[in-house]
Formats: sequence, C-alpha cells, structure tokens
Amino acid sequence: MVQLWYMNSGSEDQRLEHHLTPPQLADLDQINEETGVLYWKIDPNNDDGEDNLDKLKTDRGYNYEDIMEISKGTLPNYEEKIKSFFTEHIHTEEEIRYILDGSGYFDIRDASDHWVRIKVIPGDLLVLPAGIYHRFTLDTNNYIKVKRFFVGEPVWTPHNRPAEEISSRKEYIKKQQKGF
Ligand code: KMT
Ligand code: NI
Repeated sequence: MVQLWYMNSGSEDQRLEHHLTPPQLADLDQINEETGVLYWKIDPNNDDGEDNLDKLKTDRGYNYEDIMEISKGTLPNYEEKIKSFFTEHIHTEEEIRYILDGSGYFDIRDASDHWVRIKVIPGDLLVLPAGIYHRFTLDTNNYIKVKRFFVGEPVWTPHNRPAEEISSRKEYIKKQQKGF
C-alpha cells in the first residue's frame, strides 16, 4: 500500500520523512476526493501490468512518454533541478509519473493547505492534477527513475507559488469546490 502522511514543518533535510509526532497517516481515498490526485499500482514485471498501463495510456490520452533518472551522475544541472523540484509550484497540465526504480517523495497540498507527503516506489503511478501545488524530493537513497507521460507536446514549466493568476490554478480551485 502506498504510504502518505501529514508533514511536520521542520527545517531538517528535505530527504527525511518529516513525520508529525506522533505520525499521522493520510487516507488515499480522502486525499483523492479533496485534491483530485490519482494513484495506481501497476507491476511492470507482469503482462497484466503492461495491459493495465496500456489501457490507462489510451483512456487518458497519454501519447508522449520519456524516462528521467534523477541522481547526481545522470541528471544535467542536478543541484539546480533538485532545488526547483522542491520549490512549491504548479503546472498548466497534469504531472504524471510512473516509478521504475528507486524512490522519492511527492508532497502535495491538501484542501486545508497542509502538506501531505506521498512516498513513491517502483510500480507506483501518480497523477497530480493541473493546478495543484506540489513539490518533489529524493529520499535518502538519492535515486529515482521515472517514466513521464504527457498528452501532446510536453510542457514541464513550473509556476512557483503564488501562481493564482494561472488559469490551470483557477480551474483547479473551481473543480475542488465542485468536487472532483
Ligand atoms: C516536477 O515537476 O515536480 C517534477 O518533474 C519532479 C520530478 S519527477 C520525479
Ligand atoms: Ni511539478
């Protein structure tokens, strides 16, 4: 089961767990309802997994994909990228990540603007809706390999908070008020 929890706001290393004391786990269904974040577990090592991934790509129109390996030796401008991934931001489109190897944390804002930390490991497929405030960090393993999907020509540009004037943010807030 995917693990997600509410974060403490301590200034220790971003790669640590940052659990509250005592730890307070979050519920995936509730987070889905209040933030629109989607999650699937898809085992890349069996045929069903491949079929499920193909079906998801077709259903959601994901016609672009590439692979990104985040580690000191494999990612150009590593330090700069790591910093920008962990700066709270939104995008104009969904952020879709399928974890192939390694691990890391996606932090997303819940409906009360609290940070929820989602630990991702191989086989996890996470969709962050357009306009949700989020950030990403490696954990202490310092390595993740992900497949990125996109509908059409990819746009990876982050818009750092505050980004209230961006239309994907306005749309996101409307959807959140209506219920996803
Ligand atoms: C983003 O935009 O937040 C990212 O691409 C994070 C890196 S994906 C593991
Ligand atoms: Ni992002």
